[in-house]
Amino acid sequence: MDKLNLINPQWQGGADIAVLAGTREIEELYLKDAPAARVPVSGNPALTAEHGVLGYREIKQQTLDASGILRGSGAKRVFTVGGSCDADAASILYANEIYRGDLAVLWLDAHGDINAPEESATHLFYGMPVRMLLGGCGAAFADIVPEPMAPRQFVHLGARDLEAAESRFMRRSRMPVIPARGVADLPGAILEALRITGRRHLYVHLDLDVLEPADFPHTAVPVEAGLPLSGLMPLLTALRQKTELVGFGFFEYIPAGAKTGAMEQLVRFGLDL
Ligand SMILES: [Mn+2]
Repeated sequence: MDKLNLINPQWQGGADIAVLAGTREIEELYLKDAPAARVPVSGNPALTAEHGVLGYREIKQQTLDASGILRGSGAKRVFTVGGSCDADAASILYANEIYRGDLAVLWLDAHGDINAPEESATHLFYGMPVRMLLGGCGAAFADIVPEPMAPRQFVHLGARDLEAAESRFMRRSRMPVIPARGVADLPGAILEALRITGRRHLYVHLDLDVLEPADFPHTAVPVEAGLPLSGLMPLLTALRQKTELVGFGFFEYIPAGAKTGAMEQLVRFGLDL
């Protein structure tokens, strides 16, 4: 199989069951006829913290299950529908594995998602997936991340609600953060940052909260002053034309109650990957 569509409703990262309902709504409204694999996800609302991660047990099992599906598929490209922001950790690690580290990740998000478990006040895992991919979640995920990724593989776009420890870590690791607004040629700036990573293949992780909430309110943790919705599809299209795009996923969707043009376009983009 060349391409896998993977539905991972993992919601425990934000301990917000609305995100589970959001993923189900996407399946209902947009993915009825699409071939897709589904990660089995627990709906038990009672979550306990282990290793500084709330819902650790479920998250670990679901991530292992997702890895199994990915490896079994042999896919060269992956479209992941989440779920909380940690729902494509397995997809990114899989892409990094099959392309032997020749992978850049563009992380579109209002947040850093780069907390270490011991630095997190909430213990919510949706604030930690990038740190986990970098091998920074210790023994808790050591068997899931046998080969940590390098900070140099990541480019952030739109982060505007960072915790102090996250800002410090990103500065120290020299991880570029491109603002969601005020950049004259945003696709150009991103392509330049991706060029500097020295990697040929690209994975795009889209937390929908990177968007301006006035344009797109259907996310779990909206933050003002985001990327205008009108800029999103032109950016994605430019990336698809000018890079070797091998992975895409979107996350943190909560039910809108009806179809929207924006989601229709995003699902189409993922299915056409
Ligand atoms: Mn996020």
